[in-house]
Amino acid sequence: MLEQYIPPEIWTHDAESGGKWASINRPVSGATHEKTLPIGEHALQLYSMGTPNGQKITIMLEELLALGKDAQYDAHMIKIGEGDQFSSGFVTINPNSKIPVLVDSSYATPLPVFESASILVYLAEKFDVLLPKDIVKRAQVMNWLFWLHGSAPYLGGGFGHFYSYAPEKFEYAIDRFTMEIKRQLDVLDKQLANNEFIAGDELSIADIATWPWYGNLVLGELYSAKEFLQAEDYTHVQRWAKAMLARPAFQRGRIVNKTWGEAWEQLENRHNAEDIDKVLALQPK
Ligand SMILES: N[C@@H](CCC(=O)N[C@@H](CS)C(=O)NCC(=O)O)C(=O)O
Repeated sequence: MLEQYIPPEIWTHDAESGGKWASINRPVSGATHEKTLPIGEHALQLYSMGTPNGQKITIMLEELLALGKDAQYDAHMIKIGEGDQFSSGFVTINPNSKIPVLVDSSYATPLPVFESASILVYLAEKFDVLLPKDIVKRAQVMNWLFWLHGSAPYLGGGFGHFYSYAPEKFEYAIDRFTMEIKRQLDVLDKQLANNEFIAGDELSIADIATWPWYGNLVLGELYSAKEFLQAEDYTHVQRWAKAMLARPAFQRGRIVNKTWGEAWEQLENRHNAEDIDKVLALQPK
């Protein structure tokens, strides 16, 4: 029998509640300290960390560069475990204090763009790629982009939180979110059984948004849950996840603003292409 928790009349914040992110979670928004953000030399400044939401944007920027677009960028590490997202500089560009944030300084007043899906759409429109103009094809990309944006919080905030980060393993929560994640993987698997890419026969921002979450998950790079979820069973997701990872832009983008994993997959800050080349050169052949 579970010990019953009876919610009090009024909730109060227990800073000692435990769990991996307890020290940075607060029930209020806003800055905790004064600090300005670093600014590099390119028009596009990214403030991020190489979590799945961060990887979406660095993979997108690398795909743009691979397509020959003028999308050079500086990517500055925001250490969310140390509370960098609560600096006055960061809160000014995103009042929601979450990475990633892109600042486009090619306007008289630099434009901050936050929410990863909004950044992907912004970049796709700015550079005129990876989001079809045709209204039917565009709607299909938007369907899957919004599907990802609605679904991934169940994977990160739900399954990942309770399977990996919570101070105790709660069977009810792990069951509930495992059921939902397996259902989502089945949705994706059926879509990819009939389509080479998520939204049809062309690479789009839907693939770039989805791979860092569900691609990493089935390849065993997220929460070490590959076996628990029987991820090999989702053969079409596996096929797609590996095909995406074979793309040089995915290999480049996934390592940016990352300070964990193997030495050849860690690059704290990125200012030019050579920064990535040097790290990838460390990969054993
Ligand atoms: N819906 C947001 C989610 C962003 C998000 O949750 N970012 C996490 C890292 S993956 C973060 O910054 N967490 C810091 C915090 O919660 O304080 C997006 O897609 O951009």
